[in-house]
Amino acid sequence: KFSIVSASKSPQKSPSVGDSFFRNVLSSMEQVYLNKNPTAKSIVELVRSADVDRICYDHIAYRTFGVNAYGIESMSKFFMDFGYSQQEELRFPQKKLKALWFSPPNFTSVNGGGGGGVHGPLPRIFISELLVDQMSVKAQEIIRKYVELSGAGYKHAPISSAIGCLPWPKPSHTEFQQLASESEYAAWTLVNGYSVNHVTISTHRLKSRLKNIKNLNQFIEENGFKLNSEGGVLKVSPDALLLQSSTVADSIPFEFSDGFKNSVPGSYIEFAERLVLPEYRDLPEDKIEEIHRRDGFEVGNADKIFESTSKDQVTRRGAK
Ligand code: OOG
Ligand code: NI
Repeated sequence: KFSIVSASKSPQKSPSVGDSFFRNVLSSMEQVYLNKNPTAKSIVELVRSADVDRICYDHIAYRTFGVNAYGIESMSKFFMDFGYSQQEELRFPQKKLKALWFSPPNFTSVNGGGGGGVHGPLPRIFISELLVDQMSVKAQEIIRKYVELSGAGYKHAPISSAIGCLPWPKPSHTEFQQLASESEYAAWTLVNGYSVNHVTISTHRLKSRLKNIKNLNQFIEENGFKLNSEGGVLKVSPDALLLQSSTVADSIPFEFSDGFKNSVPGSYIEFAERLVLPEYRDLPEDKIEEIHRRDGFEVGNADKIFESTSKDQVTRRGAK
């Protein structure tokens, strides 16, 4: 076990130690997110009390500025160090965004920590970045100003996320507005930094009728929460195997650097149902595992889910 041969073969294979550290970091990120966003917290509690205590997360998502070293890599390195592997790229030319997703280690085995949430089967990771070079000169000036003020902030993205502190100073209200008029994603990232953008509840791993995402959506709305209605509440991939929906972001009180106080969009919570792939349709229900289901993400769905933090959705009259 401690021989030089095995140590040199796999330098950081001390799984339980690494796993425990990794999950504790995820747990801190999750706590920051739940404490800051009352809707996400209430919904996690609601689903846990109505269904199973051990909710599984399908994925966790982050946003970044694609400039200098502040893009996707600033956050993905951490996940790669703990065994995640990079998957496909998704492009959103109109929104000037690109995204990558990462699959967890040991995805084919039961990699659960035996608990729920971040202590259950490890979630996929979805990280996007704003293609800053394509923004107006004015917007670029603001973004570059803040990433420069952060010094080497890009090296500490996971810490920033886990302690819930921006790696750069707070912007002025004017700067926020200026960015928002061009890209709501950019404005969100300026005031939320590396905070978890959303976690996604895996609905097919629930136990009750709520495992059907349509039932869950109805249940969420009946309980007074507003769902993102962009392109319809239920987002369906072209192969009809990936079904997603999300709440709209909570409005969070924010004090700008000029002392002006206003609310800004915070984070939201998402739901995803992954259906069984056609080649496994005949498997008995108790033999179906996550690997038998539709994997990955879908540009058409994601494009609409990004709108969960938009002013239109956040201020829309809804169930609440
Ligand atoms: C990400 C939106 C896309 C998904 O699951 O496709 C997404 C974001 O709002 O940053 O979450
Ligand atoms: Ni998502």
